[in-house]
Formats: sequence, C-alpha cells, structure tokens
Amino acid sequence: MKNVALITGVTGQDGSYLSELLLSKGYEVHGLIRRHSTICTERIEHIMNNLDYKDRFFLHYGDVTDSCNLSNLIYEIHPNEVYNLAAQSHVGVSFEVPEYTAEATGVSTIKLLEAIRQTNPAIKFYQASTSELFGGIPETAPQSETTPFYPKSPYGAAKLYSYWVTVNYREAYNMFTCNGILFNHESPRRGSEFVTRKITIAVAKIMAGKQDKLSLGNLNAKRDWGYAGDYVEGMWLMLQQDNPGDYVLATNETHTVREFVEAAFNEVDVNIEWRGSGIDEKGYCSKTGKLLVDVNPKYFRPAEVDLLLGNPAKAESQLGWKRKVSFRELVSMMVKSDINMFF
Ligand code: NAP
Ligand code: F7E
Repeated sequence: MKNVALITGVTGQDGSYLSELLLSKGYEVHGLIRRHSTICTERIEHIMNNLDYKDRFFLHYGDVTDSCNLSNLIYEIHPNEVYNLAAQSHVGVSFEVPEYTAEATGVSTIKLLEAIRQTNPAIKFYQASTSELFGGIPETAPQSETTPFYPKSPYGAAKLYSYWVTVNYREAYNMFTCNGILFNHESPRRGSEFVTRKITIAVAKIMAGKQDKLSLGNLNAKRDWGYAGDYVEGMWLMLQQDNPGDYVLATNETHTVREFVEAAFNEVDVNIEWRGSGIDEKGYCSKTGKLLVDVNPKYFRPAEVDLLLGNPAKAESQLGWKRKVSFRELVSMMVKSDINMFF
C-alpha cells in the first residue's frame, strides 16, 4: 500500500525536515500552506524543485483554523498519516496574540481530529506537543511523560488543549493518535526570532561587520536543545508502532542562554567575558574589550519557563530513538551555516 502523509506546517522548520524524511522513505507527501502576500517557501524550495519528487510532493493552500478546508483536504488526499505541525509557535508572541494563538495552536487540533474521525478514523495522527506544557515546575526536572503539566504562556495553554484532545480521541474513539512532547530543537532552518538562531545570525553578522552587538532578554533561562533533524525521525517512529502513545523527545542535557552565546562565539574563536548582573549584564570580547552582548528588557516575557530538561528514556527504549547531534555540534552547524550566509 502507498504511504500518503499530510503535513500541516510544511513550510516550518520541522515540516521541511519531516518532508525530506518521508520522501526519502518513499511516501507521497502533501503539505498545507498558507497564502502569503510574499513567497514563504524558502525551507522547502529545494524539495519543490527536485524533479525526483515532482509526482510525490504536493502543496495545498489552506489554514488550520478553517475546518471546511481541513475536511476537504482529508477527503481529497486520503492520507494514512497526518502530522499536525502547524501552530503560532512563538511563546513570546503568544502573549501579544493570545486569542489567535488559542485558535491556531489549540482549537485547530480538534478541527483536524474531527475531520479525520468523520472521514477515516483509521488515519494515524501525530500532534506536535511541547515541553512548554511543563513550564512552571522546575523542581520536577528532568521532565518525562508522567511529569505534571503547568503551562506558563498562552502558547503553552493552547498546546495543553491540543495535547488532551489528542489523548481523548485515542481513548474515546480508539483512534491512533500520538503526542510527541518535544523539547526545543533547532537547526540552520530555525526561525530567526527564536533565541538560538538569533544568536548564531548575530555572531555571523558581527564577524562580517554587519551588526554591532547582540541584545537579548533572559540569559539565565535553561533549555534542553537538540537538532530538529533528529526529532522528525522520532515523530515518524511514533506512528510506526503497533499502539499509539505519548513520548518525550529530548537530549537530557540543559544549558543556559548565556552558555549558548558563549558556545556560538567560541565557534569563531571569540571568548566572551561577562561583567555586571541583571539588566546591566554585558558580554565583552576578552581579547579586544569590544561590547558584544547586552540585555534589553523588551525581550523579557510576562512569565518565564526557567528550566527545561527532558528525560527521553521511554522514546529510547520503546521507539529505539536516540538523538545523534550533540549540543556542541548543533551550535557549530548553526554558526557555520550563518557564516556562509553572511560572508
Ligand atoms: P515553525 O518553524 O514556527 O513553523 C510553524 C508552521 O506552522 C509554519 O509552516 C507556519 O506557516 C504554520 N502555520 C502557522 N499558523 C498556521 C495556520 N493558521 N494555518 C496553517 N499553517 C500555519 O515551527 P517548528 O519549529 O517547525 O515547530 C513545528 C511544530 O512543533 C509547532 O507546532 C511547534 O509549536 C511545535 N514544537 C516546536 C518545538 C521546537 O523547538 N521547534 C518544540 C516543541 C513543539 P507559515 O510559514 O505560513 O508561517
Ligand atoms: O526562547 C530566552 C527566552 O523563543 C528560549 C518554540 O519552538 O521551544 C520554543 O520556545 C529561551 C526563553 O524558545 C531572548 O525567554 C532570551 O527562555 O528560542 P525561544 P522557547 O520559548 O523555549 C518550545 C519547546 C516550543 O514548543 C516553542 O514552539 O530564550 N530568550 N533572550 C530569548 N528568546 C527569544 N526568542 N529572543 C530573545 O532575544
């Protein structure tokens, strides 16, 4: 039987890596894209232009807030796997557009699940759940599938709704629905408004003389950062099991934003020396004394998730999943890619 997948959020970081993975496995891949006034297919351009995929990669205009559109697509495409990656995915922005975030990141999931249930409840469904569900209880780290949830943002709260309707459709209708509770995963394709990519772009531009310094918010936040390419493999594995379930994907290693900054500048042989504290903390080049990093409170969030550290033991033992790229390799890959872009 031909494997047919529908990916919402195909133009995003994960959507692009997942498309590559499924196509390499022989799938026919359909992606949902929003209509923009400018072209926003940068991350999948290489797939769209690959002649090997011209009969197996298709894009459809739509929006996950539009239930008619979702129903029509499920009916027309007949997928056997659906990966729901679309979301307003920026935590900071979710405080500015909370209602839209609730719609796009929360309510849209039940629209998609209903479209599947009414068309073909045998379709396997992956929901892009997140470590932001754990948000507020740092003392519970490392966090696993059994750690209590306590979201700290409109984004986290919307994802909590999506998490539970995904579980509910599994229990109520016996559908094959899975939550991947993914900790932060990054790559050279990461959006530039997320902290890792903001840092690696700044390092490249500063070295190229195109930017003076890097301004950040909370340097003390700790995140469990992995490589997106490793994580899409886990998404696929979840849908290949005999039974559906919920799985944490993480590295079991945590670093502060400050450590990420240091590691990124180290890639270009710059050592950061920190002076001051709080909003007066600044990072200088230890050789030249040049100011390279400062803190701007405009990047602080109304509520913050202080510590994320994930325990991927269940995914490792049941799925055979293991992250391959280390923290250092990830930072290096991102800095190198941005250096290539700006030099
Ligand atoms: P991303 O790069 O921000 O991509 C989000 C995707 O969703 C984009 O393709 C975007 O389309 C699409 N989208 C947004 N609103 C939509 C709407 N109303 N209708 C249709 N499409 C819409 O996110 P990502 O990093 O790839 O993450 C993928 C998913 O995993 C997201 O649900 C995210 O919340 C979740 N997640 C991410 C991480 C992580 O660390 N990356 C961790 C845990 C969970 P446009 O290109 O048109 O904007
Ligand atoms: O922030 C701090 C910020 O925006 C990481 C999404 O993919 O992962 C992502 O959410 C940390 C936070 O990612 C800046 O306050 C400091 O503590 O890169 P981020 P996130 O909020 O962790 C989760 C798992 C998802 O599910 C989300 O979809 O860095 N930080 N200074 C900053 N963050 C940003 N963006 N910009 C700064 O200048």
